[in-house]
Amino acid sequence: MSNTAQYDVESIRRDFPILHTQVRGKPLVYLDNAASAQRPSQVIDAVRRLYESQYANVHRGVHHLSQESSRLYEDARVAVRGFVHAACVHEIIFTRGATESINLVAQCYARPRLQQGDEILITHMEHHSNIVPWQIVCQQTGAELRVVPINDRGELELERYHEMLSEKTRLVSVVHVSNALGTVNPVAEIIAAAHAKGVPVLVDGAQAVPHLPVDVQKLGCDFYVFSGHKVYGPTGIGVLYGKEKLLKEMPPYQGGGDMILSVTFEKTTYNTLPYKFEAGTPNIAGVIGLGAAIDYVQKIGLGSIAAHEHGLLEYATTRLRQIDGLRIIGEASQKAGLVSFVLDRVHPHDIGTLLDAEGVAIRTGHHCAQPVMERFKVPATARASFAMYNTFEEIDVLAEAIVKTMGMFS
Ligand code: C6P
Repeated sequence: MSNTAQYDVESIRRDFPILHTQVRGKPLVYLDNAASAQRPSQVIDAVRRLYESQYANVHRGVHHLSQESSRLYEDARVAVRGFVHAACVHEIIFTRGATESINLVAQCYARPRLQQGDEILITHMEHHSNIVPWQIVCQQTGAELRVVPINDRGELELERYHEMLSEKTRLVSVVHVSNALGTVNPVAEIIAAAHAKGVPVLVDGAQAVPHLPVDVQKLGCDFYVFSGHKVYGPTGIGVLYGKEKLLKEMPPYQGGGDMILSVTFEKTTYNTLPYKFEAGTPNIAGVIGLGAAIDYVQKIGLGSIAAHEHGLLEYATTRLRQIDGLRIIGEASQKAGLVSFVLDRVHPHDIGTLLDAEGVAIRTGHHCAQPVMERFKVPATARASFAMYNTFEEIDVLAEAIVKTMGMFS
């Protein structure tokens, strides 16, 4: 059982209506949080309240509702600033998600700077969102994408990283927590080494912010990205944190309303940060819902959440290791949030389907990290991923459902 005695998981669970539903006649055991977490009533209520009594377009009206929406929208930016400890609010740009944030940096930071012979360094454990935008920008500029290898435990080969970091490197882009392996990368060390060579670093924090406290100033990263829907907020909303100096130097990502100060047919003057990067009517409900999600997470405390989830991860690892024929993919010494595994003789998709029949939701497939599958010579894995509301009893249900599945294939 949990060794975090004060952590009241049952009280947290009461805030998440969907956790009390049944799937196929069984109580839902939701272990697909790395794909998308569920939302507490506080987030659902904030969005409902907005549409029922506070909604209008933002930054465009002198009337009461527009002022009210704008205030709530900017309050959410303040909440995000505090959440990642950015130096100022205008370093927080709202995007559609981690994917769009990385594409923005690839096109607006990297593309104007890269030329033939330059290199971008990523790792073998990246999500496709942190591979493909760099491939596109390399095709556009003639730069080369280089990949730091990982070892059999799913850890970054740090010695190789230090060797590959060279005078040709223009940017390092690295995942904080791997979505396919659960590995927590030593991003502070990675950033320090890059900065010693004058190389900026983007950190993909999509799987980190729900599980670990993040301080972008302490880390010193130049860019940090994440998505709202993995941190108990709405879908279609995400964040790009960037250092003010770099964001100021970058051209806008898209043109349109709100990102300008003045427009004539001859010349447009762009708006200041952060609006320069937020063209068009934004995802107002998404931003306000994300603000509510962050308030909720902050109230419980990421330290307590991390401790609870660490207990779940250790318990799940122990239980799953006891199952004959089960192999865990990703045994890094530092892990967060999830366990990926394969079973002898059972394809991961069959595991997913049979677990679903027991009410257990996990993700199966390549997890948008095909190079990781290729590295471990598996077509796919089954992945159980945890959130602040999961319980030790749910891990027991997972383990028993896996044993039952194995029995059906023996
Ligand atoms: N990973 C998963 O099941 P978006 O789609 O923009 O919200 O997040 C993209 C992304 C970027 N980086 C990492 C490390 C991620 O895990 C993800 C999304 C989900 O693992 C959906 S593929």
